[in-house]
Amino acid sequence: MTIQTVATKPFAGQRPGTSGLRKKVTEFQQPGYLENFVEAIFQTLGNLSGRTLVLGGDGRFFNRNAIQTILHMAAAHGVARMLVGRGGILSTPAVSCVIRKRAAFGGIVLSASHNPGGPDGDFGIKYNIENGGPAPEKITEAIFANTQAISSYRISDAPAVDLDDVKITTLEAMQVEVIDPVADYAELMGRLFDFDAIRALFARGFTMKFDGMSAVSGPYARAILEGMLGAPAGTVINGEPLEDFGGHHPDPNPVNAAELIALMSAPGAPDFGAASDGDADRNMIVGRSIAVTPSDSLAIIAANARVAPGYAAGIKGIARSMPTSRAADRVAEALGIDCFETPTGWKYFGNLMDAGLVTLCGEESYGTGSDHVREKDGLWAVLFWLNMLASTGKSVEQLVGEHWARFGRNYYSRHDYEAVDATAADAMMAALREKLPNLAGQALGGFRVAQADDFVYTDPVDKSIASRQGVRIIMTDGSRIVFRLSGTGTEGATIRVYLERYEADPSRHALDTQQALSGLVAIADGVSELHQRTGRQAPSVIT
Ligand code: G16
Repeated sequence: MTIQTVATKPFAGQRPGTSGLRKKVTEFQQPGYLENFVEAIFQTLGNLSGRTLVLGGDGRFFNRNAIQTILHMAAAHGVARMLVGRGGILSTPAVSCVIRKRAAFGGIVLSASHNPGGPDGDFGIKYNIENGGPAPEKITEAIFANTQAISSYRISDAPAVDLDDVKITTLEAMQVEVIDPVADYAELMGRLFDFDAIRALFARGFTMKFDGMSAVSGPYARAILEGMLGAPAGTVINGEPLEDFGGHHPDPNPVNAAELIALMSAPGAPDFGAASDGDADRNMIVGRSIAVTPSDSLAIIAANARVAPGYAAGIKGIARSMPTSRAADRVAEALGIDCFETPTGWKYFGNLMDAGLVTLCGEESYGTGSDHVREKDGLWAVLFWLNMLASTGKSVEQLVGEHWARFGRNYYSRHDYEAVDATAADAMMAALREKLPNLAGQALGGFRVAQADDFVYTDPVDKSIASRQGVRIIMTDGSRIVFRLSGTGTEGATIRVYLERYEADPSRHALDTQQALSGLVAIADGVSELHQRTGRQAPSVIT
């Protein structure tokens, strides 16, 4: 067995987006494509002797091939030890957990998250640093620069490593330790939440459905909910990870998890419903006939955090991405703690958590998490809700209704226009940016613009600046319209329009969300000329 040096040429466009490099599987299958990116990672990391790295993915099509390639390249770059999930499986939050628990140097996560899988679907790769979180921009930019300068990569020609049993083997001089993908993570959850109270809840006949969406959360949910917490068998549906996610779009929102939503509105619905995405970092929380918005979920968790043992001492602060509703800001104010507003991308929360400024983080895109790891964490959010339900004896509907009565309701929705012509989308954003200076003070459809800008973030810890993070139009009553282009789409451009309206009056808390936001929708259309510019008459997805 020898280490080979293989000549190669750069591929254009290997710049990592919001969450690493995400492309079609067919693109990743080009000879040298994955290898170039992995070589660029290793070149960026420098000397790896004595270092341990964690490796795993969400099990989608191409996962196993990619794991073998990365192991063989790691061995060629002098990595001392690789910790790999059995079968190449590790959820994104589990990678973060293992990096932290075992004090690894970093890890490689293979996933395209909520994007569809299979031979015609998407694949992705990202590097996480030693705090367990996604690499900050200075590292991802260095990786990108290396992909553009590459002329060769190094790889071992040793046979494939058996990954299907928990055991330690060697590859060249590197140790490969195959680990149980669930154990470290389940142990951490047991320390954060009141498992006795949740066990007692299920023992009293409480019913739940968890939709694994045929992706990686299934094994974790089965082990914890059905195994450790005594939920009846069958609580976890679509719990077997499949390479193509059963043809489903594993993005937990009311549109893609329609089966669960229907179940929760039918006669005899379970008490609680939840779903997670491809790599198990997103979550959706559903009560009987109510889907909780991620923005509300963050706020409700923050307001009730002390019920969970891991948060009994209270929370230090909250962070939310800019487009996420301001429901959490009101809770932070009541608690007398800070609420930070960051650009979209979980990586922006890392510094705040490392500096001890925040405990809870959340995003409108069905991501919620805390400083227990440095990724968002789907099952963690579900267990937090179970802990709240068990400790308060209230239903999801009650918890949400009482929260709105106390803090007011932030009506919220996101309208996505997917696979739009990228040139048209860029032109729309450019035109919007030009209009911004003239918008402040203008009266628009019953609202008055208080502020209109392109969000710029200065990291409070390292003072790095991220600009052009989303066009926002903020009204004098606090209502907002935000426009940004997705950094995770793999086809053309995806335009996201985020709409938010605050309503303090409890007698107006039961309106239909889209109706409550219709005035803002009309303003958004008018200001952006979205329909004329893209030729789209309606959003592809409304959440
Ligand atoms: C990633 C990021 C999130 C972000 C989401 C959507 O999530 O980690 O922080 O909110 O993408 O980003 P965009 O609006 O740019 O598509 P995931 O679950 O895809 O890794």
